[in-house]
Amino acid sequence: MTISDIKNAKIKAWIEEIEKLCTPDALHICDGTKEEYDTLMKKCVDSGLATPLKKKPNSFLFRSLPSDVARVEARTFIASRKEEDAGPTNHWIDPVELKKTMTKLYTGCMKGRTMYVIPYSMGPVGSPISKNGIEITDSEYVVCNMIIMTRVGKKVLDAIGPDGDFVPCLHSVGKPLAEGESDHGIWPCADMENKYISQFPEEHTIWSYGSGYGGNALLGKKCFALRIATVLARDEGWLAEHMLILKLTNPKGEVKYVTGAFPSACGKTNLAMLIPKIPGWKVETIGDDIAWMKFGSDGRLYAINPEAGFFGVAPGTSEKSNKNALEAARENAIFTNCALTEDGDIWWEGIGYPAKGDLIDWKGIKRPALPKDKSPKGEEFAHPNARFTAPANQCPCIAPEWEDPKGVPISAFLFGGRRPSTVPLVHQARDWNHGVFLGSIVGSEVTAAVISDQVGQVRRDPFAMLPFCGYNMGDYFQHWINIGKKSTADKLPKIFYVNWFRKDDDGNFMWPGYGDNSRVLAWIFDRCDGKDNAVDTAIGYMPKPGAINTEGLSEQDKANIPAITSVDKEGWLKEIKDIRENHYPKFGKHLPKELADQLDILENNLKNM
Ligand code: GTP
Ligand code: SPV
Ligand code: MN
Repeated sequence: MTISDIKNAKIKAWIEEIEKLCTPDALHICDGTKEEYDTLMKKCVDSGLATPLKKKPNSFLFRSLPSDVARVEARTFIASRKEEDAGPTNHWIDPVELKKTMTKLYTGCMKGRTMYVIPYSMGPVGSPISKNGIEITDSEYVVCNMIIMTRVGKKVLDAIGPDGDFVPCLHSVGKPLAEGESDHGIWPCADMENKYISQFPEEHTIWSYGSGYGGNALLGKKCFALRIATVLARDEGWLAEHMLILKLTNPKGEVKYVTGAFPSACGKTNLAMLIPKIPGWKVETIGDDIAWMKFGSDGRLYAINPEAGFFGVAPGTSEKSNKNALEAARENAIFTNCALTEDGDIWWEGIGYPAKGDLIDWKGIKRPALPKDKSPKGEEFAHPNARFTAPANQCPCIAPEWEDPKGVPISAFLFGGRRPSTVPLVHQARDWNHGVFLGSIVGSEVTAAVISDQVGQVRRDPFAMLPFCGYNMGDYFQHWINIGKKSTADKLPKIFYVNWFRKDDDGNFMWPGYGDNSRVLAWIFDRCDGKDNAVDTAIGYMPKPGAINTEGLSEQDKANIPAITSVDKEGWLKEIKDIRENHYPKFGKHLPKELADQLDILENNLKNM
């Protein structure tokens, strides 16, 4: 395609404006075809940024710079006109100031590079829940990833039409090239203090500069499908959430759809692709990271997966933990910051087998492999946030209806995180507002998915949306309360809080997780049908003794069940104190009264226990 194929005057004017600002050597309008993908990937190989993998057809390995390995929350900004609208949990910058600063950075920033224009759809093209975006970038890596992760091409321009809406997303790696200069195998990006991942919520616009990695650069994902989409969802009465979507079938062949919000690197991809350990049950995938949900005329919430691929955590992915993810990435995949084996395959910690001979680690250094599939902290061969990018339609357990434009009706929402103590394996909210309360208090250990000095510490991450809400989080809580008033209890999803990550005093996980999480999913499925399998406790409904199927669990795992399915009164009282003193006060007058009430109810229940 060429610029003359673009009939929408607003898009055309924007492209011309950015071209003038960034002064690239060439302009390329992306059509998302295989030929285009192959040509751009070859460019990456020729400039030394990508290594073709002998063992994986049409697949490539990229190594980033150590300073550009994950999302950078400290450099992620919500530039609303008023600081209050960004709220207490976001980094706010005045949009006028920010535009000045970034315009300077963007000036001439694409010299020596090609400017790519990517028309893309989040969600199946033409679905009433889908939305369109246009990303401008100077990174071939970004284009190739966007072709896998979204729907790209002329069909999107057609869907936008001559005067339709789109979200403009501007991205540059921030590394112009001098005359004749090439990247020579060095991942292009800017220094940390010049990285900006900026959302303008009033204008529905994204400006990203200086990072080439994941959520910082693939702007359809966290920037659009969450930060901007939360703003649209608030204004239009729907939900944009950091949630996997799965299809659960019981032994009778009955189906329910479940979504789950867990913070980054806390198990969404794994749960979405789970292979059940209990006979007769089946899990299929609709999405592994983001859900957009709107009410249908029947009063139920229908979810689509706005993405078309998986950008999944590589370490820990093995035949045993997530065979389906490995299968999805068997070909036509991109690997980032994984280790390279002598025979041209990728390797990472927790892949399920030790590597042989020498490995080239994610920093590009050749080192002898260790005799096991773990490495000491800090000496990993693959970065802990190494990722695979794989087309969703290559996943063996993808549900046939995963691209249904009307979405799938949701029966249950799960919230969860990495909580070594206090939070039990599963408990169910008594009603919608109690469920919103549970979402609002989610806490989790910070993982390597974000560059932060808090990694490993528990922090509050409400609704797993802490880094992804495009407006005041207190108002977002209110939006959730309001959603509950739009339908009736029998039609709204039931809300559950799960925790696969309880640890004993020696630091060992007390629950096997992965495929064994199907035992909890089965209990949840039956709860949605109102089955009498729960007891009412101070914190909510919990499994009756024996209600979790333990057939086939090890004796040790069975022995842990009473501890992880009971109410830890002391732990919860501490939790309440922390919420009362440190968490809720942050939101001031934006905190919905319903949530303050829920906290009082919980405290009373525990004291009367
Ligand atoms: P993002 O893509 O960052 O949003 O992550 P995610 O929520 O999709 O997490 P993912 O499923 O990729 O899992 C992240 C890490 O947690 C991987 O190393 C997994 O092996 C590990 N993990 C996932 N599920 C479980 C579980 O049930 N138990 C334990 N112990 N670890 C798990
Ligand atoms: C996350 O961090 O939640 C991810 C990876 O899914 S990224 O695309 O980098 O945001
Ligand atoms: Mn995520």
